[in-house]
Formats: sequence, structure tokens, C-alpha cells
Amino acid sequence: MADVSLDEFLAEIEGLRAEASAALDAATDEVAMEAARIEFLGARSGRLKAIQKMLGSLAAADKPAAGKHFNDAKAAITALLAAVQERLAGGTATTIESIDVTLPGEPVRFGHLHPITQTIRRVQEIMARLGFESVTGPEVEDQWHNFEALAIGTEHPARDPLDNFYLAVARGADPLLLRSQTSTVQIRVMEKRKPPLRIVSLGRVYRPDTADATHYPMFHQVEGLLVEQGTTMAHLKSVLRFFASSFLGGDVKVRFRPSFFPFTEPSVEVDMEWGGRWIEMGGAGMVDPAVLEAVGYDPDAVTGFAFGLGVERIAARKYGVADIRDFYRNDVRFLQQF
Ligand code: FA5
Repeated sequence: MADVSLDEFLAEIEGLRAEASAALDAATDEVAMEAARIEFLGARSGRLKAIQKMLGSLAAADKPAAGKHFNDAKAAITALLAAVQERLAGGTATTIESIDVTLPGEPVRFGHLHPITQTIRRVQEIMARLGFESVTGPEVEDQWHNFEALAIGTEHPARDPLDNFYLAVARGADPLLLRSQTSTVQIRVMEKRKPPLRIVSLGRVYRPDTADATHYPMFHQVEGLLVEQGTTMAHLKSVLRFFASSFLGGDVKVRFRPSFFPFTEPSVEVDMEWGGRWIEMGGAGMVDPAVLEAVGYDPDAVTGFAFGLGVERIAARKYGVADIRDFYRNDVRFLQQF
């Protein structure tokens, strides 16, 4: 027969734990703390020791549970003692270090995508709604893709070394270059795929232009290409108008001015009117039959249109930026506005 029931034992333990906690909390100096330690944790006559002896008087079945509670209580009182020791060692410092919840918090600063990256993604989204798939091409190009396949012959001034970044690396006899336009991607896609085609390509291009408010030696273009049966200039204008209205918001007028590009016929300059001002955004036209032939398409079976716009120019227009060089000055005060 057990002399002590489990309930009695547990009540004993809880009582001791509460008393120890109160005594240690109240200890304001080393002497009081040491007295509490001896009273509760003392190895010979501590009160915990006394309770431990009671364990022997419990029924065998209750011993594991009782033992566990005993160990928990001992660990808790020991931890409390360590905390009091730390509190007393730290002196008054601990009270002063407590947190002043009335102070304003430190604001967390979030970054965001560069306005040109945001513009690129937005353009891709808008064009996707018209079924234009986003594709990319290399920035280091050969002369076939940058010029020849686009009907820009050897004598054309656009190939002038002063107007291009030619590299000291050649493929065959022709030096490679940093592409001067994204029209290269038109060729790369048409060489690999059969019509119908709707693609859009946004990426960096390079020209040794002197930097000013509307020019930068590295800039981005958005190239669009659609090749399908029965395509006309009217489709081109509708797509550009939809694009401009979606991108800039509101009703944007699109104007074509006659122009010349070796790879489109007819060719036009694309101006957009928004907020009362006309701005040149890029070039466009119907894909020249010579280009369709160069990539193995039948110009009698399909027609297509292509356009190329300056991304910095359309971004500047949208955000009211007067000088595109601001996009590349890395001034956080400027960039965080977007
Ligand atoms: C072209 O590059 C043609 N590939 C566009 C094209 C595509 C025509 C498809 C027909 C069919 P252009 O050289 O005009 O065209 O350049 C197009 C646009 O790029 C310009 O209107 C302008 O918005 C932008 N651009 C040109 N040079 C710079 C520069 N240095 N810095 C910033 N933007 C520029």
C-alpha cells in the first residue's frame, strides 16, 4: 500500500514550485538568493530533497509520472535561480535596457524593379494580350543577322564602323558586333519557324551615339513582328494604337510618316500623340519581300509587318522623364519614384 497518493505528491510539488518562484523573485541581493538556493535546492536538507524522498512512498505505478513532475520542477527552479543570478549580476542595467514601446519603429525599406525593367514587363504583358510571344536573341551578333538578311548591303552607311560597336572577334571573314537593333531577332525567329508568327522581343542594343536627353549608347528596343496571310498596314496601325493606349493610358493617337528602312516596304516613322505632344517612338513597315525570301518564306503566300520602338523613349513619355540619361545615373532618389 502506498503511503502517499499521486495527487498529494503533485500538490506538494506545485506548492514548492510556487514558493521557490516567489522567494527567488523577491531576492534583491546575493545573500537572499543564496538563502533561497539552500532552502529549495540544498543538497542535504533542501526542500526539494525532502520531496524526492517522498517518491519512495508512492505506488509503483505512479512513480514514472511523479518522477517526471519532480524533474520538471527541479529544472524550473534551477533555471529561475540562473535568471536571478544574471539579473543581480547585471545590476540596474537590465531594467534600463527594457524596450520603450512608444518609440516610432525603424521603417523597412523595400526596393523595386528598375523603371526600364518595369516597362519591359508591361510591354510584354500588353503584347501577350494580342497573342505576341516574347522571345530573345543574342546581343553579340553576326553581320548576317544585323545587316545582310535585313537587306542592309555592304555599302549601306548603317554598317559604318563609326556607327557600330564592332568587336575584335570575327566569325569567318566578318567581325561580330554588338547588335545595333533588335530587328536581328526577326531574322533569327523566321529562320527557325514557319508562319503564322507573332513575336515581340525586348532587349539591349548598342550604338556609338553621344549621350543626350533622347540618346544613350546602350538602350533598349521593343521589336514586334507579325507574319500571317493577308496582313496589311491597317493591322500594323491597330496593333500600335492598342499598344500605345494600353501602355500610356487613355486615347493615344498614332501617326505614320513616310520613311525608309531597307527591310520594310513601305516604311514609316511612328509618332504618338499623348497629352498634346507628338513624339517619335520608332520605325515600322511591311516586311520587305526580299527579307521574307532571305529566310525561306514565300512572299506571295504571306505578308507581315514589323516595328521597332525605343523603350527609354516610351518609358520617358509615360513617366514624364525629360532626360533618358536619368534612367542610368543610379540615383536612388530618382529611381524610387517609380
Ligand atoms: C530601328 O532601329 C529599326 N530597327 C526599327 C524598325 C523595326 C523599323 C522594324 C522597321 C521595322 P531606328 O534607328 O529609327 O530604327 O531606331 C528606333 C528607335 O530606337 C528610335 O525611334 C528611338 O526611339 C530609339 N533610339 C534610337 N537610337 C537611340 C539612342 N541612342 N538612345 C535611345 N533610343 C534610341
